[in-house]
Amino acid sequence: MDILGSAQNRNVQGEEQQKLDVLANETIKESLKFTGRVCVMGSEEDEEMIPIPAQYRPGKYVVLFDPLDGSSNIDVNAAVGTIFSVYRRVSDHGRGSLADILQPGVQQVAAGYVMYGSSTMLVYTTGQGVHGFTLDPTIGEFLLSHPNIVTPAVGKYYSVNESNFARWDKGVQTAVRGFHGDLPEYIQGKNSRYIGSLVADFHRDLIAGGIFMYPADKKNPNGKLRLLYECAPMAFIAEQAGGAATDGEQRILERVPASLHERSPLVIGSRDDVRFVADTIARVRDSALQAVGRPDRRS
Ligand code: AHM
Ligand code: MG
Repeated sequence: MDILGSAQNRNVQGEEQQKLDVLANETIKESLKFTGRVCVMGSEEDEEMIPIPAQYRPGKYVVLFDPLDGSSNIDVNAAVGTIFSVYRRVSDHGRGSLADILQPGVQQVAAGYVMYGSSTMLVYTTGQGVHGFTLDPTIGEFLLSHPNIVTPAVGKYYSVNESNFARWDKGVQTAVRGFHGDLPEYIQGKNSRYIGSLVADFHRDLIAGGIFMYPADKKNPNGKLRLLYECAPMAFIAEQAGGAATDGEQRILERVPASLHERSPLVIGSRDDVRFVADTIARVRDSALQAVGRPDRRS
């Protein structure tokens, strides 16, 4: 079917597009544009927002998506996913505007992901808990297999790309040392699991308990992941399952995006683990400020 490998093209983020990125992007746009429910879309693979074509009726929702997340895993047949986020439009007519797209995550009416793993799962929330469905290929339907997912307050796992360790701030390094079991005041060492596919890493931590992080580093000063179609939908799901999500300082869902492809650091998952990371980042920063004679940032 010629679906593996590079599409010999780069997307707006300067990343090499895979053939499956392009196919997934086109499939989602084609599936939404004629429904009469959507006025504008935004995709990781399209530089500009995507208005509904003139021949179709625009609807009242905005849909943002990462059509194929974790695409470096495609050619090695590891799990990848699709992430989506839905908002109500704020404009009252027409084919949608940037103002419809640039809404904080708290305004989401739905968010979810599909994970193409050993089975295909749909996990979503509309603000009334998180529910997981598994595809039964014999009937072609998604069946409710994980009603009311609640994530443990403290997780077993931490998931982060530790090859970036030397490029992180000291606060993040200290938190990860805590997960190694190296901090005397934090004795709950964790097991490490990292696939490099946000959907798959997040899904494991959601079900088994754990924390996923993609912090800022010297190469990616604003983090790598995108606020609107990666961080915010996952944050909505995490909070609805009893977990938490922060950029290290601010709740992800309260961040007001300034642009469609804005990036953000992400710390997400089990509530107490996320709090530990945020507290550690603040503590390390405050003691560094005090050491150079500047006041505590909270005072
Ligand atoms: P993508 O949307 O281009 O696939 O990039 C996002 C992916 C996430 O799924 C994953 O968490 C992260 O990039 C992995 O990045 P790295 O290889 O730097 O660890
Ligand atoms: Mg992605």
